[in-house]
Amino acid sequence: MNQRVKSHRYLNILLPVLIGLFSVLAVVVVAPKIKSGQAEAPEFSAQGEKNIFPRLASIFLEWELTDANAAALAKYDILVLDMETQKRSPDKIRKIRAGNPKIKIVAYITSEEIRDDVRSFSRETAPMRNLLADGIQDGWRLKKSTGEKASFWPGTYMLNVTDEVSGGKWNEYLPRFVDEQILSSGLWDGVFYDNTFPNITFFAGEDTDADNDGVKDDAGAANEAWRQGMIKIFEITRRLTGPDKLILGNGGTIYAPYFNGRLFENFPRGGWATELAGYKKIAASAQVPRVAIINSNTENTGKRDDYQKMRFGLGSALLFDGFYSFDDGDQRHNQTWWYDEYGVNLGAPISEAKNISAGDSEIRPGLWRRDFERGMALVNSADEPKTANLDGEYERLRGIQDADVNSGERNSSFTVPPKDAIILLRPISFLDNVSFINGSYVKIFGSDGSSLRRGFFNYKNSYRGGAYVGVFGKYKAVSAGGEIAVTKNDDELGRFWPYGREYRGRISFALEDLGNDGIPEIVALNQDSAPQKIQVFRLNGSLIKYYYPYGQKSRYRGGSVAAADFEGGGNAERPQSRARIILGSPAGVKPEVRIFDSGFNLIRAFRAYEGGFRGGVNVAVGDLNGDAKKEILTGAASAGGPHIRIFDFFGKPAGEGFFAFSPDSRAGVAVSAADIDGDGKDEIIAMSNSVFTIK
Ligand SMILES: [Ca+2]
Ligand SMILES: [Ca+2]
Ligand SMILES: [Ca+2]
Ligand SMILES: [Ca+2]
Repeated sequence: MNQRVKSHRYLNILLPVLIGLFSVLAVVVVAPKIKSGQAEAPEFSAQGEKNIFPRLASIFLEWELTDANAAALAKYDILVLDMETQKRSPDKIRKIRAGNPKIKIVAYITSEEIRDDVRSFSRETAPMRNLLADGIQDGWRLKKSTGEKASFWPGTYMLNVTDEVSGGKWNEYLPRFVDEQILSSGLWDGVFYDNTFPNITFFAGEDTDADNDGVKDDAGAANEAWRQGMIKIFEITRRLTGPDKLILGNGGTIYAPYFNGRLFENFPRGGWATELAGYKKIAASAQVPRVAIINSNTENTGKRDDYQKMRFGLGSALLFDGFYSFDDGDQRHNQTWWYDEYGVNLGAPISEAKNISAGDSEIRPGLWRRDFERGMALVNSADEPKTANLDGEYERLRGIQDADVNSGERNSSFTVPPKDAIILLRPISFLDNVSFINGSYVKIFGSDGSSLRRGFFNYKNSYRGGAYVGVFGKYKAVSAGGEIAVTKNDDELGRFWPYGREYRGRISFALEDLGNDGIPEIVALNQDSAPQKIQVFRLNGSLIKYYYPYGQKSRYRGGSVAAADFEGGGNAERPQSRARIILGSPAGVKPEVRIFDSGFNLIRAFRAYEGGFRGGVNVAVGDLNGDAKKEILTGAASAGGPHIRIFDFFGKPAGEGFFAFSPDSRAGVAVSAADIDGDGKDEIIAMSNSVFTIK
């Protein structure tokens, strides 16, 4: 039987009154005995590049994981998973890591309590909790002066983290358990201790008897003893597990010197400015690598489409260098909700956060701004709308979830409602280092056909209008008027006339290393004359081989070529390249894609559009899903709507595709692919030359 147990809500409630204690408590913290030392600790980011924001966290406390969970959870930068998953779903943890080798996964365990009913779960259902309970001694239970059990959360009893216990100590047993039973499994990057309160009386009530003398404790002494016990848990954990494991807590900004960071659950329930100040402190002064996590949530209402609340938390998290999580709430942390904003790559921060209403950086409500390499976050924590007048034009995201906010609007002035935030992107005005047609109108799409950015004309005045530009690393080639010019690092290597000086039409070409020397060859196709002839050249224009795909007497024109190693070779891992040549059919024949090896042996052919279509097929290649293997993109070349489709190497389509421009247009669409936003996956670049039919 696979009894699936809902994770019990353990994460604490951060109540506003706690905040007042911080300033008092901060002074009693003694200097750390264990220093982190590594000031240059690496940043981690799920998106495959150093220091990409927003950085995302998920707290997912199911005891068992499904394949679907694993796939969804691999998208985050840091995960908090229940410790039971170590026994119940170790394969899923490995699967998450396979999907995202940079992810950090920490094991959830409570620091100061255990369920009353722990023994009612079998060892199959709750293996880790049972194992933990095996070593817990009765003398560790926290009691009131009446002898009754102290409890913070219904259905649990509290354990005494102070030294005033008999028969060994919980504050030594727990870190040893974490080291020997959890982190030794090799599945985890660290531990997440829940309920790392900076005091005890607030959570257990004024009547505690932490020193076990049968008398109600002095609150100040009890709290001090409690903090020292918590610090001991962190210090012993560090000593046992070494400098590289993450030690995280839920609560307790005062413990910044002793752990890598903490969660700010239910943000901003404790007051935006107060909580943000704590978040800033953790993000700047905890042990490295620092992990400050803001968790905003629906307050257990399940309203996952409360986009404003989601954005307000996300924008606040972006003001300093931490992570963000948005989920249902403290009673059920087990969502993998995804938002338009999560897919944005803002790059690294390039400024400190500024309160632009006040003109300073003091943390208090106002309109806040922080700049990143690719855009900015605007956060309005005030009670009235605020308008930012920017020093240039910025663009809203193009999203599907909150169409008014993520509308793609370009402007230099944006009004942010109270308790809301927006992410803005720097407009793209020119795409360089991608293959494109000079002067074409360009739109950028995700692999699902979602339009990611506003369209623009891609034009560089050093090229002729209509010139086709292709890139391969530092090599670039430009075809215009029948001539191809080749450069390396912008130094000209040569120019030649592949189809003779009399041919002044368009040449489709691909730059790809068909051998294994790292230097690309040029695969060219005459688009405006017949018969069609694919030719392979060295960069200096010397001909290697040629092929007439439709015979020497064919009258067809159009079509296009691409080239790629579909198996992901031609790199350090697998130097042997096996590049293929891809041909999109010309106008007048059935709309197919043919794939040849570099000797023009046909490997396969498949139909790209419905059988009656005769407008020709444009082709390109790109790795749209980031698995290091290229997909094939097709665009209807003419006489049909600008229909783009995606196929794998075997000709299997990914869905029906989409229209890049107005479906009524008959001008066709040229395609290209490149990683525009730096997330390791190529975007689809759709190019139209027909400016009159753009919607
Ligand atoms: Ca006492
Ligand atoms: Ca070569
Ligand atoms: Ca791919
Ligand atoms: Ca990308």
